[in-house]
Amino acid sequence: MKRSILIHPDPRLKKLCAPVPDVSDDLRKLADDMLETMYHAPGIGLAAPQVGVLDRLIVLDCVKEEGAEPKPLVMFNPEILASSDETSSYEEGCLSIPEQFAEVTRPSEVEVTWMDRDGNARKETFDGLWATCVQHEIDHLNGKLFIDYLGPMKRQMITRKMQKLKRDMARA
Ligand code: GNR
Ligand code: NI
Repeated sequence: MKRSILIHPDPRLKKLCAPVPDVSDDLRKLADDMLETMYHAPGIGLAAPQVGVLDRLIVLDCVKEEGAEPKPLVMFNPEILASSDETSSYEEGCLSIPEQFAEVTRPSEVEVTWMDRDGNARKETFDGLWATCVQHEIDHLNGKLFIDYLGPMKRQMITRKMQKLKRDMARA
C-alpha cells in the first residue's frame, strides 16, 4: 500500500525518532509500504517520519541505471559507526521538499550498522550516491533535512516556497 509523503514544513519532520525494539510483522509491512512509496515517487530513499511514523526505519535503493537489478535495503536502527575524512558534494533533493535541489557536502564513505527485515545485525561500508543517501535518510530520523545544511537565506526561501505549495495543494 502506497502511503502519502509529508511535505516540509511539518512538525513530524523535526522529531527525533525512536529506536525499534525488534522487527514485527507490522514494521515489515511498513517497510514494504515505504519501498512501494519510494519506487512510485520515484526516489532513492525514504525515512519513516516522511510517512508520519516516528520510528528509526529507512529504506533505500540507489541503483539508478535503467534495467539494472533493483537493490532494496531496509534498515532498522541504522547507525553510522565511522565516516571518512574525505568529503563529496551531491545535488540533493528530498521527497518532502519537492522540486528543490542544493549541493550538500558530506563524508564520501560511511560505515553503517543496522538490523535487517529478518532482525539480523548487518554492517556495510557505503560510498558514492549510497553514502550520500544513507546519511540523508539517517538525518531524517534525527529531525534533520538537507536544507538545514544551507545558509539561512536559502533555507528560508525554500521553506516559503513549500508553504505556498502546501497552501496551493490544500486549495486544489
Ligand atoms: O530521492 C531522493 N534523491 C536524493 C538525491 C540526492 C541525495 C539524496 C536523495 S534522497 C531523496 C529521497 C528522500 O527524500 N529521502 O529522504
Ligand atoms: Ni529526504
